[in-house]
Amino acid sequence: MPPVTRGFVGRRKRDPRLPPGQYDVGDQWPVLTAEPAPNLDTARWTFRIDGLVERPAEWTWDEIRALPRERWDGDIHCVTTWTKFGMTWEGIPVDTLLEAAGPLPGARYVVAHSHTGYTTNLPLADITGGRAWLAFAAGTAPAAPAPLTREHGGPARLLVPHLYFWKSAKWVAGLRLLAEDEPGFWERNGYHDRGDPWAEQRFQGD
Ligand SMILES: Nc1nc2c(c(=O)[nH]1)N[C@H]1C(S)=C(S)[C@@H](COP(=O)(O)O)O[C@H]1N2
Ligand SMILES: [Mo]
Repeated sequence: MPPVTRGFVGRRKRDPRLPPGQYDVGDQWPVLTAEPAPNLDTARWTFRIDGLVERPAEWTWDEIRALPRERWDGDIHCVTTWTKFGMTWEGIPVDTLLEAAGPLPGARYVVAHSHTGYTTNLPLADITGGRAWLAFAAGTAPAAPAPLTREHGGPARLLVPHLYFWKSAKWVAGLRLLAEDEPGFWERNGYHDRGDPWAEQRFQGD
């Protein structure tokens, strides 16, 4: 018998929006959280950018909410293999926030940290150029974005949708700019330092 070519026989046509090894989760939006969801009071909430910057910057909730917002529509991809199509998000471009702090020339990496202590590392280039937001509302199109629930990272989380979703830190408290890459929570446990779903960068070495 001739060998069966996997991916050629008995397969339905794959949705081109689906990165390799991912499936369409449909209408659900799974909650993936390593720590208990905190109850953050916006009256005392802050967001900070520090490390290799000209001037460390910190915003209160009211200051953040006064900045110009952007809408982003698209798909999110979790490393546990679910992909959610057709989301709609609202937030402040990370570019706007970085501009206020002034990254120094040596800054090449960033650690995003949450009010809970969760951390994740990213190349600085991946959160610039209109590809990352400090997000505070989300929904499934055609519904308009609604304020993020606590379980999904409200009042505000990072949104970096072109990378696996563990990089999108929920309850984000700030960004620290660094010269060298510094693994965060999942990355110390074997996950990839960059995490591009289209290159299937799930684990260290992928
Ligand atoms: N603070 C914090 N942020 C986090 C996580 C977490 O455990 N803690 N999980 C990450 C992972 S693995 C994923 S897939 C997404 C899940 O976001 P969701 O629960 O809103 O779907 O959040 C990411 N951000
Ligand atoms: Mo995830």
